[in-house]
Amino acid sequence: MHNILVLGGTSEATRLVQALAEARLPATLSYAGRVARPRPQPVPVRSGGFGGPEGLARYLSEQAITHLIDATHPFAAQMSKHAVQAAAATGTPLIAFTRPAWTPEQGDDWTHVPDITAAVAALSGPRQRILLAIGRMHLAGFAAQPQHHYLLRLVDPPQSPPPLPDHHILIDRGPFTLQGDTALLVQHRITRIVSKNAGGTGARAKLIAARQLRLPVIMIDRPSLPPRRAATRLDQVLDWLADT
Ligand code: 3Y8
Ligand code: NAP
Repeated sequence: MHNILVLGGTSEATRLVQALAEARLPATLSYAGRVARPRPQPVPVRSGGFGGPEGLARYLSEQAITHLIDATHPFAAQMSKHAVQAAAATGTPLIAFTRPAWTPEQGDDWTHVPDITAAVAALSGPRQRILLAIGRMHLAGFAAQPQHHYLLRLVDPPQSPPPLPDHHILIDRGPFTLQGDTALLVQHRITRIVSKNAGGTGARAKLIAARQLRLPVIMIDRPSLPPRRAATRLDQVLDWLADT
């Protein structure tokens, strides 16, 4: 008998729990509790941290979880590390459901940087109009480059104004569209974009719009993750569930 825990927060997690609900496989979706109104889901949802890898291990044992699926965002590196540790500590089968990194195509003008600190350093130089499409959690670092105008796209209004002297806040959540992101870049006269290499389709529109508008992109590479079984297609995850 399955009792599946999905660590969510991505379009892949949403597609997965839809399939699990249709297959009538018992599953719980877990959110960190980062945003005010997470998307409603067709399975029971729990929200909030577990209390480190030990807390997750305790949850796996107490809830008699049979399968752990890490469908978190590629930048949710700490959650993914904890999942590997807790799964090993409790002998719970684990698979990551992730998406391949984006790679530049004909017409793209990307500068790859290893992390957010390097992205900030790459913004040295005269004032530009920058779409900072990396969410809310890592904005403070960009105060080191106050000369720019920043367009910030956030899921929720920030509790306190970001430490950026010249910024405009847009409250919106993905998945985003090519038409919407093209209009955004044109209306705000954006000259450069900062993006995480999230992969997937939900955040990709801004990159296609940048290609068409011939705008340069600073692309932040993913943090490193511990080795674990991983799949990039839903059918691979469902096959793993059937075979494990
Ligand atoms: C709380 C839960 C679904 C999932 C949808 C995906 C796509 C739309 C695009 C831009 C980039 C960004 C951000 C983004 C996208 C999907 C996916 C994705 C990027 C929700 C959600 C939660 C979060 C957390 C939020 C972070 C933020 C990151 C905004 C739900 C809507 C920038 C990542 O205010 C905060 O604290 C927000 C925090 C982590 C990164 C950051 O550092 O701010 N996601 N996003 C999850 C939880 O509590 O566990 O309501 O759906 C989910 C989605 N956001 O089911 O359709 O699959 O990636 N999310 C990035 O890629 O750079 C926006 O603006 O172009
Ligand atoms: P993170 O830095 O890897 O994790 C920080 C802590 O948040 C974890 O140690 C854990 O707390 C808690 N946590 C994270 N994801 C959780 C989940 N799905 N369920 C329960 N607790 C969770 O994570 P993050 O980057 O803040 O991402 C938080 C959520 O937003 C995840 O669901 C992720 O998929 C989603 N998301 C993140 C990004 C991004 O750019 N980082 C983009 C899109 C969506 P404890 O240690 O207490 O267990």
